[in-house]
Amino acid sequence: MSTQKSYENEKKLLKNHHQSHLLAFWEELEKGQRQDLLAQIQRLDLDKIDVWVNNFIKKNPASSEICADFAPALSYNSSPAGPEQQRKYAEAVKLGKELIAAGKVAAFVVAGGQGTRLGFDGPKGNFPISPIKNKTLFRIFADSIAAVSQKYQAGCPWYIMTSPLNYGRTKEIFRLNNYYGLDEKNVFIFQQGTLPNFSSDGKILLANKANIACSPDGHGGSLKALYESGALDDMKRRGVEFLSYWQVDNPLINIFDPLFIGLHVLDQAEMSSKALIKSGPKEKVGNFCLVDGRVTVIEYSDLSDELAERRNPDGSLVFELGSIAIHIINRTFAEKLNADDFSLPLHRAAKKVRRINKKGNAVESDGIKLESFVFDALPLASKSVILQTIRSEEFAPTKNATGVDSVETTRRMMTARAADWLESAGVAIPRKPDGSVDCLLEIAPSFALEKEDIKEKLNQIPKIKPKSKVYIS
Ligand code: UD2
Repeated sequence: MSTQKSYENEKKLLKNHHQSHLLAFWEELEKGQRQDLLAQIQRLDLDKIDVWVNNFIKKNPASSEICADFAPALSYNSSPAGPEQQRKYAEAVKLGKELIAAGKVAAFVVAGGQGTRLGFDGPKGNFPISPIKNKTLFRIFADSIAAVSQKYQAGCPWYIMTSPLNYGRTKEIFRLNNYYGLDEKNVFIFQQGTLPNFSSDGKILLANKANIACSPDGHGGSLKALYESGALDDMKRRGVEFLSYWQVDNPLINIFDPLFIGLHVLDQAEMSSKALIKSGPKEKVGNFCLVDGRVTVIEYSDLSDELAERRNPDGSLVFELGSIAIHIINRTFAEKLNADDFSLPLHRAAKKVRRINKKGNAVESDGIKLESFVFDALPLASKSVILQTIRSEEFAPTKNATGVDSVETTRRMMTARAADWLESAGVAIPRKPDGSVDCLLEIAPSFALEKEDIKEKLNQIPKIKPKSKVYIS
């Protein structure tokens, strides 16, 4: 079809959907730009967009509308509650180790976010975070994957989701760092989709005269992107059955956790999660709930104050299980969702958007971005396990430059965990009067992936003096 004919078609369609302004600068565009813009418009599902505009842009569904009736979710404790559970945990660990060794488990990090809060230019995974060696997040994950691969003598493929905004740069970073010593064939970097940005009255925004303003479609987009990028096929070819999912901002992640994997498989779950006991009612993590008997995460911003503050007679929070975005996802579950052409609910976020105004001038203004969340797939799973974990062991997200969940808190927690591991093996750690660690510590994943690994290598650990910096590798 000629460009002119397509233009006429799209113009009519856009008019019917109240989005004619997308072609406002048509006359000023060159031939290539025109074709490109038409292609972008053709990719929009305008019927669906009408529904989104009505349901998410022009109104903001309150939590009570999302689910009227829910209860707290059940979970496994971080350590077994009695002899029967002790046996189950032991069986799970054994099974988890067998599955890792058999190459059935792959690593999967979502790294497509824009990381605006951190104020770091470039993919967040390239942020230097470790307390002594300044290793970047990507390097820490790569070192852990290499150590697991070595420990279990197994191939441990790594899937990395990026967005169109940081895909090229992420690829380049991996190439420049020689894939951090991993085999390039075992590192699969792919892109998630995008969704258009809107004004509060439901108009799709233009980034410039020839391009629609878009942003990544949320980590929920990962389930589609795994399919569309060919990652699921790649997993199938390699015999991978389980994806260990985590977020790029958390260097304490235990990527291949035999207990978590084992419990998930023993209970025949399709998608499972790790949880921690929230530090307070309004901690900025999702809340694990049961909605119609199905495990569901209600984001902190969607849980009413009344429910967030509700307490049990012993003073503990009723909704005490926080989601830290660590999951096991079955490959077959992701395949099944895609075969059914599923869609996850969309969530709106009011954010600043760079765009052009009616006159075609570049401005930054309030806009609305739509995202889907991966935890919204939990209720679609036939079974879902929640395993509690200990914050100091596994959760230190770097989200902000300063304050809560910042570079500083993450580094402090990395040293604190290393100190705990060393002390539990009998190594003396200098501490300040307030109990905090009085030195900087970093343990290379090749030296220890967990506490237990330290005990076998005590003779390699130097004496740790106050105020010293000790890298143990
Ligand atoms: C997320 C969870 C929150 C809690 C917390 C733990 C949501 C809505 N909330 O909060 O419940 O578990 O993390 O740290 O998820 N990402 C993409 N593509 C996107 C958007 C995000 O890959 O389009 C990645 C991003 O790179 C990061 C992760 O998803 O690894 C989390 O994104 P975030 O930092 O925006 O999530 P946050 O802190 O609001």
